[in-house]
Amino acid sequence: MITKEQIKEYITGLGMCAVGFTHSGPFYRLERVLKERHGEGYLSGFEKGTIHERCRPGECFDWVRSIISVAYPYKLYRTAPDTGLKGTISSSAVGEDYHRLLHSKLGQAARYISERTEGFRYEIMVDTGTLADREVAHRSGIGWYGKNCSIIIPSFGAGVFLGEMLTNLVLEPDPPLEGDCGECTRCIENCPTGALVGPYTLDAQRCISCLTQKRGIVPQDIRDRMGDSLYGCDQCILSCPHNQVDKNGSKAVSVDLEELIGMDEKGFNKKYKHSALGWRGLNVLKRNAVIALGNRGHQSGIDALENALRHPLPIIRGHAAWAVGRIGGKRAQRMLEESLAREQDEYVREEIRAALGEPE
Ligand code: B12
Ligand code: SF4
Ligand code: SF4
Repeated sequence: MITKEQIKEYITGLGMCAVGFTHSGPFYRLERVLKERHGEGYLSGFEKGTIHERCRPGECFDWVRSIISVAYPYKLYRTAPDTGLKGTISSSAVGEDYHRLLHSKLGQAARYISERTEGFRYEIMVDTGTLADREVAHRSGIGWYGKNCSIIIPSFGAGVFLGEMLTNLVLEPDPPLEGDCGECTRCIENCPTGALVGPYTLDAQRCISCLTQKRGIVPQDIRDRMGDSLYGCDQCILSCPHNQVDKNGSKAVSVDLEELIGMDEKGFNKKYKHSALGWRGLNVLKRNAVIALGNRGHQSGIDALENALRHPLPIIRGHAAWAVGRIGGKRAQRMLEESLAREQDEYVREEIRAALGEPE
């Protein structure tokens, strides 16, 4: 019979920085926290499945006996301070889409186990599955919870993707790891929107990472705190002393805002479809690029915004009006007045009037 050590050695050989094992019993803390967060309206809407499905793997998959948890490291980058008309994407979205990458590596591990185990059954989950990857990782002893909610892997930090394999193998669970933040509160202090409302508690509705991924209108009172974020946000990770940041890789996370606003679907697919931000689609990123141009505040960004004010989607025109108002000046004023004269959509008209400083 295959042993834990063999599995661990094989998976580590695939490039994982941590591998751990847990049982299939209920995740009681998660159950309590999910109910609380739901009650407070703090969840993001990206969580999959019911609370029961998320917290009771052994009941929902009656063949599961153990869960193998894995962490795969990625490089953390910081943008250079003056990047002109550039926006930032999270380091987690640089390079190949990690969902595909981790699925394929865990699939390889499953084949390895299968060749050595009669009647082996498994299910792989990476991010989009019902299980809470962090909670699985925590109970499997591969890392500890930081106050920013991230799982921190000893010697690697929080710059890791998490995934798991549910199996019918009976494997000895690993004990959870000792580790905590001590007195540190840097991530909470550095969160631009106050989304970390306390240790281990995120109000996802105020989290830039969430807002840059969601469709629809970004609340006006948060737009100016989004800075140049186009996809995701790394502030609570970059501010953590447990993480190492690659100081030479600022180009990896910089995206030309004017180019993005002018991009068509074909160009977007060619450049980004393979990456983790590809799934989000071009229009959400264009909306974010428009907000970022407003926050950059350079007059040189106004040509791209003039085009955005004529975009077929009201959501882009509305945020463009806000951005033009934020840049300000005579040309901005004229552009907004002209837009108001031709605009039919009531939501966009409201944004334009607010940008012109007119009473509603
Ligand atoms: C929904 C989601 C989001 C939402 C909400 C995030 C959140 N904190 O819940 C949004 C869009 C905001 C988001 C953002 C990010 N995400 Co996300 N996200 C998810 C997803 C799909 C589900 C998470 C979930 O269930 N949240 C529900 C709440 C209840 O969970 P929680 O905050 O983690 O709650 C736990 C802690 O609070 C802790 N806790 C509570 N009280 C206490 C008290 C003590 C003393 C202790 C020790 C612990 C503790 O226990 C709770 C669970 O029981 C997972 C993938 C998955 N399927 O699990 C990825 C996942 C969590 N995300 C990930 C990443 C990388 C990110 C970002 C860094 C991406 C980015 N750069 O923009 C940010 C980080 C934001 C943050 N500070 O959390 C990784 C995490 C890797 C890691 N090292 O932890 C995951 C696991 C994806 C993956 N497979 O790799 N994400
Ligand atoms: S991802 Fe950004 S906005 Fe969200 S909690 Fe972390 S620092 Fe705050
Ligand atoms: S910044 Fe400090 S408080 Fe936040 S996760 Fe890191 S060690 Fe913990």
